[in-house]
Amino acid sequence: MEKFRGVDYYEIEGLLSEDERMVRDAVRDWVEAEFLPVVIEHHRAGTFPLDLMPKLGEMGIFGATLQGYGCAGLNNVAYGLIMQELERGDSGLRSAASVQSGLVMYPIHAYGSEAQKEQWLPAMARGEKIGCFGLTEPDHGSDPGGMKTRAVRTTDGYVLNGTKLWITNGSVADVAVVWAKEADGEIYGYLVERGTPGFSTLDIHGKFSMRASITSELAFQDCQIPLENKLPHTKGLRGPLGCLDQARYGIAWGAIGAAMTVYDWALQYAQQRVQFGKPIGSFQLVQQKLVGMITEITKAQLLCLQLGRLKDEGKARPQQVSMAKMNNVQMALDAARLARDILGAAGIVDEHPIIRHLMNLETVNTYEGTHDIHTLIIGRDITGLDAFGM
Ligand code: TGC
Ligand code: FAD
Repeated sequence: MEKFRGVDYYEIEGLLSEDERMVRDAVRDWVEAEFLPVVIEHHRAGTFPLDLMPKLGEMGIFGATLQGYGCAGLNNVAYGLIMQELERGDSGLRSAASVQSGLVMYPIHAYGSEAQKEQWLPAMARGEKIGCFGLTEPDHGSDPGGMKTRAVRTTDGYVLNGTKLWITNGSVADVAVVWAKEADGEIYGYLVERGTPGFSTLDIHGKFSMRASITSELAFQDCQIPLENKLPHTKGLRGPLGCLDQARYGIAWGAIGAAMTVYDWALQYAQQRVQFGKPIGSFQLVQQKLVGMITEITKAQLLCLQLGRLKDEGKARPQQVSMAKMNNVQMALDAARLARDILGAAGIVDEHPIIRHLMNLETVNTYEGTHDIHTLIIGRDITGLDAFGM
């Protein structure tokens, strides 16, 4: 196939500032030059190219919207475009950046002490230190409020006991942001450093999705952490959910990137592949699929752009973020399935990126709140009636 040709049916380019376009183009070029040449080998091996983290740091990708501490202080649209370009490469690449930025640097920046910020943010911005976010447990995924992990206060700190499951970058992280309940029944956040006695990790193998991403279990067995490792400015489920708002926003943009890649690839294939003496792109049924894809991509682009502008004005509501995450991931999954179909048998091999994106998007549909959980979040918002309560 030729180089990616971009997808912009509604001249959305004109709605972006020059700075936003420059940031996007720099990341796009980097992904094409440095990441795409290695992604197939990592996907096959089930590994993540950790050596790229400092390079991502050099480009200012980590904590890109945060102010100070070596962070780039970009606006939310520029950040979204970064996520779009990373996920055009692979959802695992976007995941690494989402977790580092939205789920680890953000809570340290928003809820941390000055000492915690100084210790972690500059090194994480440079990609020298890696973080992970431990919320999900074996028995509590969609319902994190029921978590079993406990933090018990001692004279000089806290003792953690419990298990976190499905944690991106768990085994390679220098620091884990871990959510646990104390005796008052409230949820608090703690920074647990790699190597702390009583803290161990185990990688999850056998994944057919997000293969170029590390996913781990975190186990805490009488794990003692010092007092100063508790995040001082968060209490209750709203703390971790506030982090999820950041990461879900990035996913909504990232899904557009995956969809743009599979669409452009399928379009080029349909223009070249000949059956019955004509390019398959000349058949009405194939055109219908391609038209459906680009229409939905265009709607998703407009949804994200407006969400980003609202976020920059401080007006984006979590329920609006839910709508973008829910819609755009479903859109990308549908686009990947259609693109896979258009390639026929060729669609099942990793020489073409489509099956990799399709499998990845099955995870993206589930993590950061499943499609159905986001449906119920929006349902609660518009009806005023709560589907989750007892
Ligand atoms: P609920 O009563 O609704 O809320 C409890 C408190 O939280 C506040 N709140 C929020 N705050 C900020 N942002 C949001 N989005 C918020 N949603 C709710 C709420 O106001 C309340 O505050 P307060 O002060 O009144 O107590 O809680 P609930 O127990 O009914 O649960 C609601 C529900 C189901 C929506 C929530 O639990 C949920 O979102 N579940 C989905 C779990 C999830 O998304 N997990 C993701 C784990 S991390 C991950 O997947 C990383 S993937 C990483 C990668 O990219 O690789
Ligand atoms: P469940 O909650 O058991 O849901 C199973 C099914 O039941 C879903 O279809 C769901 O929609 C449905 N369901 C549940 N409740 C309701 C309801 N009230 N109404 C209707 N349907 C409902 N977590 C982290 O904390 N940190 C990470 O870094 C992280 N990374 C991940 C990486 C990968 C590759 C994956 C796959 C997951 C990751 N997760 C992470 C976990 C992810 O957030 C959870 O998988 C997700 O929140 C869903 O939880 P669950 O898998 O336990 O499914």
